[in-house]
Amino acid sequence: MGECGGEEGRDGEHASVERVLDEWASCVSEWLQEVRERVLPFVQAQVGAGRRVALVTSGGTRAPLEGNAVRFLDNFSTGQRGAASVEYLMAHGYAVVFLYRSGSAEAYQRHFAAITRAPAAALQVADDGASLQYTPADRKEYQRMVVAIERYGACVAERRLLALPFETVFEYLCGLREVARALAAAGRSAVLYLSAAVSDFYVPLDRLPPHKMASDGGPVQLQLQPVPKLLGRLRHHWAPQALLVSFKLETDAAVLQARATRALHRYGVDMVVGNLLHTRRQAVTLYSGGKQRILEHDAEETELEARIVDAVVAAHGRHVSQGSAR
Ligand code: PAZ
Repeated sequence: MGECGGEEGRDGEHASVERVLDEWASCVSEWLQEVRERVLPFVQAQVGAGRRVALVTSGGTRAPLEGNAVRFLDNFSTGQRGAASVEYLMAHGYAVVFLYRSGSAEAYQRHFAAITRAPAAALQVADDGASLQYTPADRKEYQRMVVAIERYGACVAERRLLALPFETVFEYLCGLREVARALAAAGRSAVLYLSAAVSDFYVPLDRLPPHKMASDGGPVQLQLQPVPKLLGRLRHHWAPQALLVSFKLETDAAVLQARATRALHRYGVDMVVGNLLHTRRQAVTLYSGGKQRILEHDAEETELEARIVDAVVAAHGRHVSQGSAR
């Protein structure tokens, strides 16, 4: 999985990265226009209110395998980590731009699943016909939902959350550039928290078969291109003052260690949150400033994301004070 659309190569590649993104931007122009129209005023309002602002990316990207796409390259990500992290950042007073894969977990709303999963007997249309009554089976789950509803209402009222759903890897990467550039206005008060699982490969748009591939013509050969790497652009060009936190998922601990350390040194990432596929709910390793720290899920009532966010917020506090000490 790529590092947010990951690491970047040599100097000469910078122009070609921008060119590829420009090409994609023209294919997703309507979607991107909407992002632009919403994100700029949002960031300006937050900066005006003196708030810290985070971009949280979440969920998996998908890359089409056909022009009129029936099939896609997709991945495992549920969006749980990103959605939970949004809630904890909001609890720390941040404003958040949530760039998430549509259909994956959403901040606050993930707690409402208790209702959609409820058996018919637990739901009743009220006598007025205009509202629903819900009888919870699990008291704790219900309490979490009530708290989530209250917090959701408050963050909507305060206009501190901007949710931007994406579908494809093209939308994701173009959206990431757009939001990061807008966040540059927040200077060191911005955090980029890149927990989305981004495809490393895609089929170039001009090589996609226009229609659904036939299944009666024998094996299909796909030639996948590497997705352009963006950490360097984020660090040095789009939002150079922001605290840059990237996530790295691997299936082999030694590879994770090597790649996380490389992202720190090669691309100037401030913190890498490393995790392994099958233990990602139990533990993550934070790599930062030559140090490593393991965070574990050790209490039933506390999500691991609360601990990750605490560490990021503390690092951001130091980042902001270093800026004002200059
Ligand atoms: O979305 P989720 O909660 O199921 O999983 C979270 C995660 C593993 C996608 C995230 O912690 C992560 O490591 N994101 C970066 C993946 C990568 O591109 O390497």
